[in-house]
Amino acid sequence: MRDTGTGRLDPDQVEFFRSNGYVVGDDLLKPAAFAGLREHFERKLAALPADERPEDMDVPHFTDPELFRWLLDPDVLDVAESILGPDIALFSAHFFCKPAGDGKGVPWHTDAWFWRETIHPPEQAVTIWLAIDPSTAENGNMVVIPGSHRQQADGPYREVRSEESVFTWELDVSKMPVDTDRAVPIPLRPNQFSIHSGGLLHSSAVNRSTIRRCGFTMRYMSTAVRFNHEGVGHKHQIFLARGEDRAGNVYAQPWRAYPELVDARGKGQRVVTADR
Ligand SMILES: O=C(O)CCC(=O)C(=O)O
Repeated sequence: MRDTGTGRLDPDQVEFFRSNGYVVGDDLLKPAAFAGLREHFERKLAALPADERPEDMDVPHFTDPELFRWLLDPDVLDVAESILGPDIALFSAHFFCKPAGDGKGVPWHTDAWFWRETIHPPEQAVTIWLAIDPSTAENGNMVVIPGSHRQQADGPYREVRSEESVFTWELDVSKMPVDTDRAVPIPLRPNQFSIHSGGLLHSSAVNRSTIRRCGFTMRYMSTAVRFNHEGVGHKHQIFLARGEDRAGNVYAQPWRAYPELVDARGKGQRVVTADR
């Protein structure tokens, strides 16, 4: 029998997600699993090379296969399944850890714009954003434009020159028919989560507070969606997380490291530091 967790979204949450492009939920992981992830993250952070920023802990699962414990946790996949259906691929992960005092901000964007060359259609991919730390207005919680995932326009984007930005590209919201004053904050307690559509407009501010703000993003798509390895120069891998392939995608083996991908990408952690 398939191993399922208890984290499935209820019909109201699914309806909220469909109309707003995101929804919030409580207690994504069981207490022991969440505690394990937090400890694991603290070890990784403590071992982060001095020249790497904690906001940039992108694709950490390529060098740290233990992260599949959480990325493939049935409770997490049940949430993804509520939105995507039973056939699910894990396509990415990222610790967005903004240190206290000088944590970088995340400019306005849709994830779909960043994935436009690789995921077809990109707005059908989703991100589960799990709070490792309290995420508040003071330390730069995510803010979203409800319903923006239904908007056709996405752009123009321009280069960001600020050292205080996690990304080097941002949506020029002044040229978009959106009112960022309408942005809705998503404050979260540790182990609360949000799930957002690839088409949702979102951002987050710098962290000048005294409290760190770390979120673990786990990104999934239906296996009916096509992942174009060519579009990312074969420097990425996706993993069959649940169910069956529906689009002729090529999947890698979970629970093993892919340091050559990180080397090819030219940034990120190269060493698995957790000792178990
Ligand atoms: O962590 C943040 O503030 C932003 C995260 C984000 O942009 C994303 O999950 O797509």
